[in-house]
Amino acid sequence: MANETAPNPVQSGQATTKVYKNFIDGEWVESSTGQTFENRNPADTRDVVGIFQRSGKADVDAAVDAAKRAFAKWRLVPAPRRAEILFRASEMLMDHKEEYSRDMTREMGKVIKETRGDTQEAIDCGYYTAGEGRRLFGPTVPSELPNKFAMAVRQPIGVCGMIAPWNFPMAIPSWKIFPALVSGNTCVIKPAEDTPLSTLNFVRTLSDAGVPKGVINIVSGYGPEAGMPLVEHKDVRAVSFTGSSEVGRLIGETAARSFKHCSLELGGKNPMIVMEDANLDLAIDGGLWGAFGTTGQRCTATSRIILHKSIYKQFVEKFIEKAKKIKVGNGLDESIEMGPAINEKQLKRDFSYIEIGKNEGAKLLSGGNRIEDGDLKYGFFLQPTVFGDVNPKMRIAQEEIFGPVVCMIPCDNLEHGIEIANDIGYGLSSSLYTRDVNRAFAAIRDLDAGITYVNAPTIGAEVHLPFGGVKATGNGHREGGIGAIDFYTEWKSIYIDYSDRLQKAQIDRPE
Ligand code: UN1
Repeated sequence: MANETAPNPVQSGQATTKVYKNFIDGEWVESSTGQTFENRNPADTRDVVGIFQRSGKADVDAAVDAAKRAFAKWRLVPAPRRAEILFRASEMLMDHKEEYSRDMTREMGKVIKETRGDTQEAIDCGYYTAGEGRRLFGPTVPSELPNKFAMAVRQPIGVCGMIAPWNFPMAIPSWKIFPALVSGNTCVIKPAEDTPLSTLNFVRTLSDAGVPKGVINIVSGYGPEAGMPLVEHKDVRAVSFTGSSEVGRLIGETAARSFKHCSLELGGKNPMIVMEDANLDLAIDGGLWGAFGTTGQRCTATSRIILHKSIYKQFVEKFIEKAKKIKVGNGLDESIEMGPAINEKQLKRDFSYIEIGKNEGAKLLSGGNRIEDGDLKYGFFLQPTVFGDVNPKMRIAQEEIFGPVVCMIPCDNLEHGIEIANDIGYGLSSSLYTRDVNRAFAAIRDLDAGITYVNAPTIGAEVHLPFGGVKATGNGHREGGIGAIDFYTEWKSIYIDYSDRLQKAQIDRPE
């Protein structure tokens, strides 16, 4: 039984550090490389969360092999039955919500309220997707010929390879795995190397809920060593990746060579426009949440606040006053509002962009420094950072930073605000604060992004609507909602001719 061994913590050299294994074909196994890596708490790097397998191609091959064998049976399990298992998994996630959320804060750093939200998002996704088991709708249409029946059904694709990010280490894997499974596919997931535990907790729950062996497999490790072999594997028929546009391009190119389905959910540089008629206090609180929630480490983070010039000064002053009061620290403390950067590399990236901003002539209005008081020196803490008078062409206003750094940009009117919002390589999320319904609908129509919020910041997507974006944010697919089912299924069109004679479509027509 999977739950006797999973996630198989054993004592390592350090008395309290657990060693976690890969899950392949229903067994918890060590990687063939014999190598492991440490997962440390970004809020306190003295704390080793666990030791994980540093897998290579042979591990991926074994997992794909298992998934391929399991597919032969799983695809024939009626979808409503598959869905029951996913529903049960969601109930079990609910039972473990607090434990998994605490694990997540420890390995990822975001505050406990947010990790509870992350776990909840996986639960929501499971409940929603379980409902799909009794739908998976396809069209049934009248044939153009008499005594002929026409319809299309969804069919599973086969083995799916998933490469998950660290910022939503349970929610995002759930967006990928639940719809893949309900559709009858089998999966191999490589979690992010910074957050393998949360993804492993998710996979373990699926197995404990009754997902048969081989149907779900997890192989931990680094992108080039374990991720790429998954993308390249000839038996993997669909790849789903969330991460940077740079890596996404590489994955997309690689997957295209063997005609794999490939869903890429990539970067963002999300604008929030605030008009002069908006409820400013609401917009300020929204902007703070959008910019500094998850330490700015969301692809949907609000990173550009485009302000009507008449309210610019007033908005920025109040915003900074509140930004300075944000309590930064270890997210397991309920009173903390913002956690650390995920790792040293990300912290360095944040600082390098702060330097770039200063050199470009933007005004550093608040933050910009590392926080190293007391035990915080053991973590990757950075002050919430606000740049003012940002020119929309500056690099800090064009490139994704993925940290708690926000740009204030003045605009003349709504058209100008939308022009600035759209003049960017990405197109994930966007938002407008106004009380004017005409402006709201114009912005909904004209903002070039996959998501638009009105009177809310750019974060906070719900699992049952499509999630994804335009331009360098992706390649046209959507996670969430029915878009995910579309990605994880192939259409089969079926024509049944019961006329007992040869009928020729397009040719046999009544005179
Ligand atoms: C991400 O931004 O990386 O919409 C995912 C949100 C969350 C998911 C974010 N539900 O903010």
